[in-house]
Amino acid sequence: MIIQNFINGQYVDPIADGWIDNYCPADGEVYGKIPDSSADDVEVAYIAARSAFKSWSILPVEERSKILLRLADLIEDNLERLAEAESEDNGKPVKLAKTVDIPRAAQNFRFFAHAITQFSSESHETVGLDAINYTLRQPIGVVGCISPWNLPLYLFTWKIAPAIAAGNCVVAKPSEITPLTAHMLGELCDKAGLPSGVLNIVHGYGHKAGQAIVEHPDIKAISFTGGTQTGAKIASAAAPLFKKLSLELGGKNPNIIFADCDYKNMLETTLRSSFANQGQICLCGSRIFIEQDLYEQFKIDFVDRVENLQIGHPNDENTDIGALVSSDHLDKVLDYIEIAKEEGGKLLCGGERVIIKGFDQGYYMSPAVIEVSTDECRANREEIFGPVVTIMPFKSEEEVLNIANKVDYGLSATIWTNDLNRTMRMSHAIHCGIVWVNTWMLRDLRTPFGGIKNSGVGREGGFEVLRFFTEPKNVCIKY
Ligand code: TXE
Repeated sequence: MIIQNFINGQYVDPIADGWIDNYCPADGEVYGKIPDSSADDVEVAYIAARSAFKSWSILPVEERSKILLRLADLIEDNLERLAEAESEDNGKPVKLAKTVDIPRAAQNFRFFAHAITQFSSESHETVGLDAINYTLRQPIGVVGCISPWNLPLYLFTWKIAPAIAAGNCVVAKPSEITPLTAHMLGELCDKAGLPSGVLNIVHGYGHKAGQAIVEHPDIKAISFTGGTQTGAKIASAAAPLFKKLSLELGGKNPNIIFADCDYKNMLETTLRSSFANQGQICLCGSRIFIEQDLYEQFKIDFVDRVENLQIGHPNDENTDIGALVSSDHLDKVLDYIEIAKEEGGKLLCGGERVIIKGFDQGYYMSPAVIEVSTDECRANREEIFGPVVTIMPFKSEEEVLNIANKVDYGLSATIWTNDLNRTMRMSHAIHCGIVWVNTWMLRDLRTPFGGIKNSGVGREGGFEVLRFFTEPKNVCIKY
């Protein structure tokens, strides 16, 4: 399988003819090659985007919207094919790709096709000075979108859809670890009638092709999702160029369980919020705090359920836990198990490499639950981004709030309680961008999405992201 760049509506080889191997996590085999693009490829993509911008930015909103709707339909028409590709490239269970990743990619285009027709700006009558001020919301021009490997097409389109809906043209780079569905998107853009150059997809390494997008002087905004360290690098490269930046970074999200919760619902959802997508979602609740009275019962029931999760080949419809995304990532996650044990954590289950018959070289591991007696350990403070959770009892609301807020991250939190007053107190006091009460990852695309502290800067979603992808201009008219 040869993956090419998609520039100006054409699939093209990288200029320097350099290629990177693409691995299948389920069996560890190389199954394709992707372009090792450089600044030269980014420049060609930029020129295509700049030239498309002239007509795309003035196309009536309804016309842009129609194209995005066609794209959404085409993604749905190709759901099976895209889901299989996503699963092959990422290692996630194909049933997850079919029910979450690909439907959401279609929804991203459909949502922003509608949202852009409702987007509006303010006008202020400046009373006493006979003037009217209004705000123009103009597209920025050419923008850069850089996305990670955990939810490949889902997060790629989460950026591209609002960017182009708002009238921008895009130079985008998917993760070099999971390029396949982004590659397939090019052909669908063509079928949907998206004019050439509106979306340009450049594949390659972050430090090379990604960095070239960030450093390009005329790419005026960067929307990035990925690791916190990479986010810091991007921020320092973009700052002297005065670019608009949206950074959605890592998380170390607390899952706080009070004894008065709806136990069955909490247990089932906690299983998902811990291990969905092999725990490789920035929103996973990897720190579980349980009120003392419920702790022992929770520990028994939760570990029992975790031990029953099916680890297996992503194509198997019975698989709950597929392969981790890469060999390096598997090593990193397994290292954290050792670190946790050295720091006094008690491994209650899992945490071992698993060999699946016939796929010996695949990147599988059993989901791990680690009991910790203090939150002051690396397993409880650093983002592991794999099928690993820590559990710890707490006595009071005050104590758990303090521990929950102590980490450097602030993306999301989950709270399980049926006490309304506690819900209000906790959700207001917790330091993060998203709070789920008695649920997890229930998404409404109109809501602001993003985190605080080391989890990022800015918000995606709804009108927030349409504001990000436009420049406000104040026009003042004296009459
Ligand atoms: O992601 P990177 P990595 C976390 C998770 C994971 C860690 C590292 O903890 O273990 O990050 O993952 C591109 N300029 N998350 O290293 O490098 C890169 O090519 C421009 C959380 O695999 O951040 C890819 O397209 N771009 C997360 C994208 O950045 C650069 C999802 C993300 O890769 C670049 C993934 C550079 N200098 C990992 N360097 C989440 N928030 O959901 C890399 N890239």
